[in-house]
Amino acid sequence: MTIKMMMMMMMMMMCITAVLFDLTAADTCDSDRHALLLRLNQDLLRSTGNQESLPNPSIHIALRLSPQHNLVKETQYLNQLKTKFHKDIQSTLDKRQPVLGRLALYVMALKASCHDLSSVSLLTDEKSEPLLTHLKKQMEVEKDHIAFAHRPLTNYYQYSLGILALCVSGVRVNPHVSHKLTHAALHNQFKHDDTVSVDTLAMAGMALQCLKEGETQVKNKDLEKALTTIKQKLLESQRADGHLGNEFSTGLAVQALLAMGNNVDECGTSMTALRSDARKGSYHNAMAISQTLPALQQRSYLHLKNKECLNESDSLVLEPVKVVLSTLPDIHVQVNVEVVKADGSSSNFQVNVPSGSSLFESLTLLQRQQTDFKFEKEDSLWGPFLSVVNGEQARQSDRRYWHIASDGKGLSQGIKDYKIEAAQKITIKNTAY
Ligand code: B12
Repeated sequence: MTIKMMMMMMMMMMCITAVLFDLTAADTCDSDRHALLLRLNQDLLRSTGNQESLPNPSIHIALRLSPQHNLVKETQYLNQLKTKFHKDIQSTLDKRQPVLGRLALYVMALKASCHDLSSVSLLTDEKSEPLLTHLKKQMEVEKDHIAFAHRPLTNYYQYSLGILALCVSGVRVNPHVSHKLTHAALHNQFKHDDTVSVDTLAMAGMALQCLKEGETQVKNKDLEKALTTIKQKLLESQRADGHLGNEFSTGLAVQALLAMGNNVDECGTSMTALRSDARKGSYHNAMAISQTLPALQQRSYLHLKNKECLNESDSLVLEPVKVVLSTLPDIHVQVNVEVVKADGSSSNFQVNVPSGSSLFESLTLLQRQQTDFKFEKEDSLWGPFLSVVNGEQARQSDRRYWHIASDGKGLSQGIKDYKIEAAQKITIKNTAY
């Protein structure tokens, strides 16, 4: 054996040892994580069987980004998106209401299935135009709105989704459109509920990173600066418990860091926090799983750009679930509800609800018991959004919403997901944003 061959063998042995060491290290930090990811993937797939709500493109994207598939169910869901969700977008367009974010997600869902985007069209003023033409037009409308009102018609999260959808579909993005996003990123304009919106930072990061990777000419300094700022803010948003922002923004934030080339360690605090949330059952809303699962699988929305849909592993099967009939315990708790209207006037109500009821169930009970309390909701991809309280609407068009807090702390979930476990005061306040 020559010295050269001996050296090569030694190097190979060292590589194998390093890989084995890596695998052991990863497995020691969480040996059950493959089973956990499989369960989340199955939960997401199972949610596609829910016929009560509209099909959700975000769910389809996550299913398609996963390394494991159920191709029959995914095709069925894609068909539902192309019929039901498509119809919903068309009717929103007909009513001339904002549709940007949902349109962008729809484009990304089709791209995730390698669907020919030019074959899908929408109607405006009785003229049929391809989806991507619509999306480009919507972005122009938003850009002009930012120039005039210093904010988008919808929000920067949806504006970023729009850029991302165009970029992963290989469509050139008008530099004036992307400039508005870099400018907003550099001027701290991503807010949610009075604090920095980590979800928006993440979505903007993925959109700008996609543009950066497509650049052929000279470096765009503003783009580079905006990406550096976003990355820094995402890292700074880390809490002591490992979350980047809160439990519902961490998945998107990890996706963005991965897209920007950061190494997000499987055993690091953010990934560990996500897995611990998943085990606690924090992600029972399918929308939350859809934004988190790709991150846990070390994927990001940027992977859609080169998606090929070839040789996919058709191995995801649904096992029958045991139906556990849960009855609420016979413990009742008192909920005080304060409604603060736009003019500052407030009214107070009281209701006793079984512990474990959702806020939605509690408000429904209150409405049934007291004639002077009424509320309405609107459907969204996250579930029911509280829109009207005691006849007063807090509308997106007026940049107002009903902010919900429990004992003074803003809820991190909506009315259907938030559970009332103990006596508390719920404040529902008409708030400007
Ligand atoms: C922008 C935004 C808002 C804006 C939306 C209006 C606007 N035009 O800007 C405002 C400020 C109104 C808002 C309010 C709230 N939000 Co918000 N919001 C977002 C954000 C950043 C983007 C949403 C979006 O545009 N999606 C894109 C489009 C395509 O999807 P869509 O479903 O059509 O979008 C609409 C709904 O998402 C709805 N919406 C916005 N927030 C929420 C929250 C809930 C629970 C529901 C049901 C609907 C809803 O408004 C969107 C625009 O019309 C997301 C981040 C994310 N990761 O999704 C957080 C997010 C969805 N919001 C969240 C929360 C907690 C709230 C509030 C409950 C906060 C509070 N304490 O009051 C309230 C909702 C209260 C209510 N009345 O029911 C959480 C939800 C987590 C969860 N598990 O449910 C998220 C994920 C942020 C986070 N990481 O904590 N939000």
